[in-house]
Parts: sequence; C-alpha cells; structure tokens
Amino acid sequence: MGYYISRIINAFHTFKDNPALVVMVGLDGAGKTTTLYQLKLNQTVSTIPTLGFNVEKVSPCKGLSLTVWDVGGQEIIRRLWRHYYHDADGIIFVIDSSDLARIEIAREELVGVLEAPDLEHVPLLVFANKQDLPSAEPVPKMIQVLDLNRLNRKWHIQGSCASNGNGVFEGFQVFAQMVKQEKKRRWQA
Ligand code: G3D
Ligand code: MG
Repeated sequence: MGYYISRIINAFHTFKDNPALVVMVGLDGAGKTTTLYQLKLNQTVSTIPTLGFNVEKVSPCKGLSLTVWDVGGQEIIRRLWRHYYHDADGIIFVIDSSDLARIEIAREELVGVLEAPDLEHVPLLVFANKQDLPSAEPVPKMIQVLDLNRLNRKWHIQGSCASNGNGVFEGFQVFAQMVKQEKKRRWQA
C-alpha cells in the first residue's frame, strides 16, 4: 500500500462507520481525474455517463466517498448536480491555475456551487492545480481571484500538481480535519 493512500486512510479512518460524502468539481481539464489517480486507487473509477454529464464515483478508502464531475455545463445539466449535493459533507474544487482564459468562468462556477442550499455550511478545499506550469498563478493570487476571503465557511486552498502528486495528500489531510470538525459541530448542534 502506498505511503500516501495509507496517510489518507488514517485521515478518514474516524469516518469509517459514517463515510464522509465529498463532491469534487471543477471545469473540464482542471485535473480532477488526475487527482483521483494520485490517490493510488486500487479499484476502477466507475464513470456513469448520463446525457452530457459524466459522474465518477470513488471510494479510495473506508470513510471517504468521492463523487466527481465537471462543472461548466448547460443549465439543464446544472439541475442534475443538485441530486449529488444532497448530504455532502465537503466540496473539493479543482482549478487549473494556468488557464487564465477560463479563470473567470471557473470563479462563476464555484460561486454557483457554493450557492446550493445543500452545501451551505460544508467545508471547501480548493486545489490550485498545475502549479508546475510556468504560467500558473500562485496561491495568493488564486485566493484573490476566487475571492475566498469573503466566504462564510471553512475553506482551505492547496497548490498542487496532480500529475506528480505534489500537494494532493497535504490538501486531503487538511480537508479531512475540516470535515471532521464540521461533522462534530453538527452532531453537537
Ligand atoms: P479533469 O478530470 O478535471 O477533466 P484531467 O482533468 O485530470 O483529465 O486532466 C486534464 C489534463 O491536464 C490532462 O492532460 C492531465 O494530464 C493534465 N494535468 C492534470 N493535472 C496537471 C498538473 O498538475 N500539471 C500539468 N502540467 N498537467 C496536469 P491530457 O494531455 O491528458 O489532456
Ligand atoms: Mg475527468
């Protein structure tokens, strides 16, 4: 078993009887599938194609269930997403930090996701991906562009390079802690 996956297993182990349901979204090409691959899945990612809408479902370890899809679709597809938000404990947003042409579209999609009533209080992890590319905007710039400081929820941004795994484990570890705290807060409420 790889070092990283065993660390992620530890991070999510406390959820084993009540898995954290996490949605991972981002524009196509942002690096979601590559990020999943870095979790060193020893199982096939199952892709469920519906009308113009591919959903990947993955449970890389006990305690973590990930549902992944591309945002940036038409309104009709946007309505389908809501079905997947239900009961989510966390959101992971993956963005291509080097794709300046689409950064504004990505920002709008993130705003749309965060407006979903089912996701009102859930923690957000942003992977500012493709940090290896010379044209990538650094993390502080991505915080500014995405206006993260204005969010009224727990969030964390992690610079990453999904193709070599840099930052992927670190991001998941911080995220697991945030999800844990939020679940606990809700149980106590
Ligand atoms: P998606 O699932 O969000 O649509 P993918 O995105 O994971 O399929 O990635 C889209 C393309 O970006 C892939 O290249 C992938 O290898 C590349 N990519 C993903 N993460 C990184 C990264 O951190 N750095 C760099 N340089 N490339 C990355 P292809 O050529 O297969 O389309
Ligand atoms: Mg993909």
